[in-house]
Amino acid sequence: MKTSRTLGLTMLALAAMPFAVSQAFAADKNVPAAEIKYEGAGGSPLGDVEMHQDVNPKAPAMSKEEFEKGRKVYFERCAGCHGVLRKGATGKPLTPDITLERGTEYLKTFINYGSPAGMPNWGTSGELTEDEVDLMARYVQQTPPQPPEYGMAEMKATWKVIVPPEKRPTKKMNSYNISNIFSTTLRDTGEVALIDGDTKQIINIVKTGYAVHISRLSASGRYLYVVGRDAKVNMIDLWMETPDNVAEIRVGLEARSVDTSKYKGYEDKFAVAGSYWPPQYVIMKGDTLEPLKVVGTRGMTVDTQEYHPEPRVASIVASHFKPEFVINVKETGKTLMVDYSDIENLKTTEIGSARFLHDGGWDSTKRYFMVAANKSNKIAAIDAKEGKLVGLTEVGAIPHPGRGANFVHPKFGPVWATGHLGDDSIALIGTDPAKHPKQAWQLVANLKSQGGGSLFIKTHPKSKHLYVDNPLHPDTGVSQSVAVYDINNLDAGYKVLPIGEWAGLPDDGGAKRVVQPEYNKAGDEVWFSVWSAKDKASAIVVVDDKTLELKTVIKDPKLITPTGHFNVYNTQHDVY
Ligand code: DHE
Repeated sequence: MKTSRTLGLTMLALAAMPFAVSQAFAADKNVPAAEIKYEGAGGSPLGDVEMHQDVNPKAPAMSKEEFEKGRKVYFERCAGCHGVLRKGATGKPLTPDITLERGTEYLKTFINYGSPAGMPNWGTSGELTEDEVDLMARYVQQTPPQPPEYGMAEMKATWKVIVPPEKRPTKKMNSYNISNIFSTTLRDTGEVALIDGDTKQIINIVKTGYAVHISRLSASGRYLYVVGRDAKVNMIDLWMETPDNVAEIRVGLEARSVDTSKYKGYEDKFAVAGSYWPPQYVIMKGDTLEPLKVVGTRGMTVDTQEYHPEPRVASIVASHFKPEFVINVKETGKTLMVDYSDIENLKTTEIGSARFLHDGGWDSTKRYFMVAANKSNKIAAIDAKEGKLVGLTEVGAIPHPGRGANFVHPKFGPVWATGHLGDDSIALIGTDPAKHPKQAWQLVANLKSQGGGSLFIKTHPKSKHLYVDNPLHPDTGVSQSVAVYDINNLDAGYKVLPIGEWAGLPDDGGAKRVVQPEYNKAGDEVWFSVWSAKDKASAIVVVDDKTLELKTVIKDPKLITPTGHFNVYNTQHDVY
């Protein structure tokens, strides 16, 4: 007769060790075989598998082992687009309230075949087996787990020096005019296209991180640093016979920004990348991407001084005035001036401005970093020489400048401009405290644009034009065109260039969003991406800046989902 203690132990074992218990029952010869089968003791195929216990009873059954596998696959392949907490980013949110309603069969189809909006066909491409597709369909219905931290060990495990510095060319081995190359993001294929700005030919399509986001240049103009949303950083050597990767590393699970040291005497000594998850940045060796120093950004918000567990690193830029990286942290609203002259004794100046710091660029003197605190509807001006906030300007709804645009306003002098996601204004902010003190850090004028949904604005010191895109505007007549202003006659308003139409793409239902004006080195051409989904035709359209007429269209089946493009010279020298 089992005493209560033995029974208790058995119950405990039952809960904790299904496998052991089923063996115990099977061993007890008094229990008839039929009952063993019925009671699942030893009968159930899952009887000896430890199950994942989701807090949501509706979540489909998964074993612990399956859940761990799903978690790994998710962070390696999905977090870059859907966000580490599955709240969505470029990919849709995958929170249980949505996925449980869709159900396993629907999700399996989606994972298997992908979608024109950029979701890869994980099953039919062979990247995931049928079982893995099924597993992932059940995984994304579970409550999202706390994402894993990702430190030096994980970074070192992904760090690769593909061509060691001593084995790289000692002189340029190709005849390209590399200072006029455009590094073009191919967002949904995880590549960048290196396009010759002179011949308009594709030089190479380089494998990079997934949902690649931006490119930045080394001070020397030789190396291209590209960061994927999956936090993979690639270093590309433009001196190679065919420019290609020489080093790579994954700095986290999700990232948006990368740069290299630019201060005299430290040129390219260090590279830096910031991640959305984990909330941190890492300083690396500039020539190999060897990770040297990982620093977390968790901390208190600038306004309410509350702790924030996940302040993501947004834009990063390297100061020309001090050996410092300017690191903008989104949710705390703080800009960190990180002194890299002694990374073992890292000195950081923390400058508070406003929450939701996002993208930004230098003023024309490259002393003041103008950064959008986008959901605060403000532009912060950070003085890189004095290491402090010099202006916080109220602008329109959700400013989104990219790096913004600098020009001399006929009346207000040097200004920096940004468009907005949330309204049709273009804010001009005075940036010359020495000669135009009254206008400094003031909103000196608002231009009217075609509407909201603007992402990027651009001009060039040799141009008299200012270009503004509206790729996220709901009206295709606007999202497929671009507005251009005569800087010397801003009151005349804008002219609309039908870039999407000029691309001459098939009427395949593609969105043909016109995104990101980018000048060539000479400043006499402006390139635009005409961005459609990955199963639709896209193109790059080149406009003659003098005549505002179509110069040429670059089309190639390999140009899939082109978004940002970065001219080597202009990006290297912060010309915008
Ligand atoms: Fe970007 C810059 C974040 C969506 C194309 N984007 C930036 C920067 C940040 C950022 C922090 C500044 C980097 C720097 O200067 O160091 N972007 C984000 C997002 O969080 C957001 C809103 C959602 C996401 O899932 O990533 C987002 N970005 C997009 C897009 O959908 C765009 C239009 C197309 C794409 O490629 O995915 C896009 N972002 C760009 C481009 C730049 C950029 C082209 C650089 C502009 C420049 O001229 O410097």
